[in-house]
Amino acid sequence: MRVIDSHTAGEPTRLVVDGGPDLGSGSLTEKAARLEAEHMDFCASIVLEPRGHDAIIGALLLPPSQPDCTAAVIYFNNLQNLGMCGHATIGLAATLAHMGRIAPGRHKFETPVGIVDVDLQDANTVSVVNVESYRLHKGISVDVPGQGKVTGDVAWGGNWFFLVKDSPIELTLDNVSALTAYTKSIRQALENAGVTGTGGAWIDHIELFGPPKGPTAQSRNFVLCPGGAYDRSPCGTGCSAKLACLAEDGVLAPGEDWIQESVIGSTYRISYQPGTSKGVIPTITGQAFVTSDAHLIFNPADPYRFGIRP
Ligand code: PYC
Repeated sequence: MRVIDSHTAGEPTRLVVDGGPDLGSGSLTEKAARLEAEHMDFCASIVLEPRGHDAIIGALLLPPSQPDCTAAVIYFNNLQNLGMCGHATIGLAATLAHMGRIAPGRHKFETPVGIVDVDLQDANTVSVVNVESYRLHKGISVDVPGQGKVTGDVAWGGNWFFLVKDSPIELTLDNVSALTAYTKSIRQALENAGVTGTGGAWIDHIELFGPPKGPTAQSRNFVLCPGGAYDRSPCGTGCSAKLACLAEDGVLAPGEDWIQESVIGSTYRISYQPGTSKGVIPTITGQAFVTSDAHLIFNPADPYRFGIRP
């Protein structure tokens, strides 16, 4: 099985180029559901130790079903599929460019939550026009044991987010353990209180904000991902959810740039245009770099060929 690894603003992506499971026919959403229901061994073998680690996002490359799309992709982590993934889409574009499959210019990629537009500006710099993103609830408060009342917004950016404006813990790499514990306790409190996304969807990403460290950024964030890892990048879908909130609060005008910094100090330039229904159409610009091109070996005698799992 051939995989190509990249990182986008520090956050890793592993693209499965060939050798993935047969997902049969049907829409990309049906194929994604089949991947999650029937092929978790495959997903775990790609992203978990001993080949991977909990921060890696897997991306399964498939032939597009829409004639105007360059590629179709299903994203997954150490727990489940992801509807969309901003950093991995930037990584996918840089990887396809590295393989000589796409040239600078505009391309469309199919994802399970819709088609996203990609502008490959050079070998590493990519803008992604994400799916329409919106805020579902403003100012929801939950009681977090040991932390008191925490207030935030629930928004969709291709995944579900709970966004908390002023982190009580400084957003630095030294504090990753404390930030992870704090955001996990918020996520648990949301679950206990029955706070969900549309249709009862699990709010699986928690995003904290604080003042930036770099001179060009407007904000810094920390994002807890579903499997418990933190996003090294500013999180493309998290930035999309943030843009929906900034737009509704009248803080950022359409077309105006916002520089979002991650907990490691990497940045995305983000902006939005008004959406067609309830939200905004975000654009996320960042840089990705290919780090390896490898063939994975699955020895039947290897007891950990499908990853180390609880
Ligand atoms: O960039 O959208 C993103 C993302 C989601 C989880 C990790 N990265």
